Amino acid sequence: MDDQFSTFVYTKHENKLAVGKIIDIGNGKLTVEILNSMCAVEVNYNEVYPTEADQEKDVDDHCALMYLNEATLLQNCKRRYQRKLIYTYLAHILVSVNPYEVITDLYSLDNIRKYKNKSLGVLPPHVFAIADKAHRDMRRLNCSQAIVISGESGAGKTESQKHILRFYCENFGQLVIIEQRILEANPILEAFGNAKTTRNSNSSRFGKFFDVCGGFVEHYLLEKSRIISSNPKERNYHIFYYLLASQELHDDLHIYGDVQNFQYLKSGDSLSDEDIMNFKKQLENLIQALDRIGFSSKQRNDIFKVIAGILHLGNVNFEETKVNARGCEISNVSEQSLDYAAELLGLDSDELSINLTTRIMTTTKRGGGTVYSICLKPSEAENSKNSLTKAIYSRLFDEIVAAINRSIPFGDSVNYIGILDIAGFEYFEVNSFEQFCINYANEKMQHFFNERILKSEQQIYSEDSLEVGQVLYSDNLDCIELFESTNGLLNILDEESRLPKPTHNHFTETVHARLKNHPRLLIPRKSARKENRSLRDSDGFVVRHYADEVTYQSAQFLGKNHDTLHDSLFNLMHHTSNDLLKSLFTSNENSMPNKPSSTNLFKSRSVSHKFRSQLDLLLKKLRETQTHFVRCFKPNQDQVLENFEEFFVLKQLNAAGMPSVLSLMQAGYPSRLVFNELYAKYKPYISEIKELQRLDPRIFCQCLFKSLGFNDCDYKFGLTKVFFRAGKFAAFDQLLKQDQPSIQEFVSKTRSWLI
Ligand code: AD9
Ligand code: MG
Repeated sequence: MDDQFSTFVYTKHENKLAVGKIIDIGNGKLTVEILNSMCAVEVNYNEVYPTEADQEKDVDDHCALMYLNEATLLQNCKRRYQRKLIYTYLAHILVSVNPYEVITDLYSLDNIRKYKNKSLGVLPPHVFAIADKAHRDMRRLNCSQAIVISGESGAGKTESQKHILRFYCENFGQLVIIEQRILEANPILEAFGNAKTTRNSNSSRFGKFFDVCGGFVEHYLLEKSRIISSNPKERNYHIFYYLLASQELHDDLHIYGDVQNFQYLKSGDSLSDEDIMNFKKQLENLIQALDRIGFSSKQRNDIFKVIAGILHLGNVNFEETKVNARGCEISNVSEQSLDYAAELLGLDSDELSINLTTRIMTTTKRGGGTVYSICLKPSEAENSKNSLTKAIYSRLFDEIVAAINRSIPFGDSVNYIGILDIAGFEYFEVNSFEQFCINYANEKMQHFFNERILKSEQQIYSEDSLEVGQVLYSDNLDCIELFESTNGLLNILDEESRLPKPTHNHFTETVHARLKNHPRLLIPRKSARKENRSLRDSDGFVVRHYADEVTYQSAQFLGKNHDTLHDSLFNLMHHTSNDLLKSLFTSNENSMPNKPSSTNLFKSRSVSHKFRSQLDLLLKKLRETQTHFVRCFKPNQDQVLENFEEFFVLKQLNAAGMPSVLSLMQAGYPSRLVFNELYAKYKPYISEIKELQRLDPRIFCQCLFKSLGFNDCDYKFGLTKVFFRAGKFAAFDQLLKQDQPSIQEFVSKTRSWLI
């Protein structure tokens, strides 16, 4: 079929995807003549993607194209992006490319109203159409809905989430209060949970799930390491800079000067005058939002004091003590910082100093142990201090989210619409525990995505009694098992923590020994080690994820997985006069009092364990919903407009698992039409033709298809719909859109064919 087209292919040529024509098929190689150039290239079979010849065509629904593969999807999106059409459908999945500019009227109130109550496909692809479909489906099917937004950092997930919320807020009266509150929660969540990174100057450093009708925000895995240091050109959480930019608060919070005065900020990017102006404005917005959400000015001040206290605590340094060979003391230069931190955190300076430099231990003994204090080395004290600031900040973040939830009226709807914005698959030169968790989550989400798309497709076929063979797709269940099985990575990590002397080398060696035969695990390649000379085998491991291979450096895994506070510091937090801070430490997930300290540390739930439970709950919830997917992509790495870097986007399409969806669609029947609707369209023209009138709609449509000369292989009739193979609907749609005389012509053709 379509031989005249299928010889055209996309292939890589001069660092671009070029269209060519296959001119020779050799042994294992193809020769492709690149169009509009005099050259021919030899390529492997898996380096070409079939395409149609028309290089100007773009379609709203990618399934209207004849060939569905990564290259045609990429080119379709590229052409549309250049025409400022940032959204494209792939059947019911919305693909979105970040325009990095405000596209006039795209999100206007007019457009918000226009998309209300319209079936998908009636208007051009849009995130509003997905929001509306979710809302309509919730009512029609009486079933909860989820909109899962994914993509790499900076791809536009959070912006999409905000557009969806606005759509609901403006369109649906009864939900207004809840969504209004959720919209108001955004500046608060962004102040405390977003930061500037090299990939996105407003990057969310946590995942979130908004339950729109129930009025609830769930959050996942806030990046704690950012609190104590950030990479050059990146920053700590926005809130620190808001306070630094505002002169009014300086005296109360003892914050003066610029980022250089603060250890937790100085490794990051400095502030320009424009930044300071922006942060001042954002602080005003934050104060208003806190006010509306119901924080009193006392609570707000307590929050600001805690944030400033963290900054000053960061400036506290330790040096070896002269009197005790092992211990340490606060350095002279940081005594002022200690006093400020103590004042703002509502603590006694001496008590804070003692608890930062020593640690209470209890020996294990039947009938009660002996309590004694051990002095910490400067590096140990530094670690304890950092654990304390991270614990304070992350608990404060939890409390702020909890307060937001308390402020949102509880929805009484049985069903809900959940919007999920979770960090996409990622890898850097050095990948640590954060990437390990994020990519594990993405494996689970990818599995869910495949399951849903595959399942929903096959469900549609079976509901219509259509016999379509099993469609194969790449399954990543083995990778999830690599993480989750009894002998998997997560358990090995927790087991290591329970050893008397855990080390990352021993952890890595155990991973290698137990999982060396697992198809998803590799020992770091020599090339990876060359890039990073300090990386030895025992420093890490490679996971073959669905999207790509990632080398994890295990050096900080143990510490980050058990980010615990020792009991002395935990107990100290109960002595604070800052009510807010005290409330953050009432429950101790960190360790269990009254148990020997040496075991306390490891009886607690590890970060990965907690994350895994959260993910399981999330997926359980998602499985109970009908799910809609929005896949966001970044056009380039420089965050600029009008630059579409093909291979950069192609990599993201792969990371989003699009190839399996595309092969699923290519093998199935991705476009469909309810034939009662088709019949209704023709009815006026057949009222006077007896032979046609007596036909039932299904038979009439079958006759119509025959008379139009459609090839039997291109479509299938189900019970209620006619299903088209990829690319076959467009031609039919074109005929339908034609004017009345041609419709009449088809009717008479159908008639003559019948006779
Ligand atoms: V991260 O994983 O939280 O680091 P996101 O959430 O995927 O990331 P975000 O929504 O924050 O990315 O978008 C990044 C920036 O792209 C925004 O600050 C906007 O400047 C820009 N953007 C994103 N979507 C749109 C859009 N639809 N129209 C215009 C956009 N600009
Ligand atoms: Mg975001």
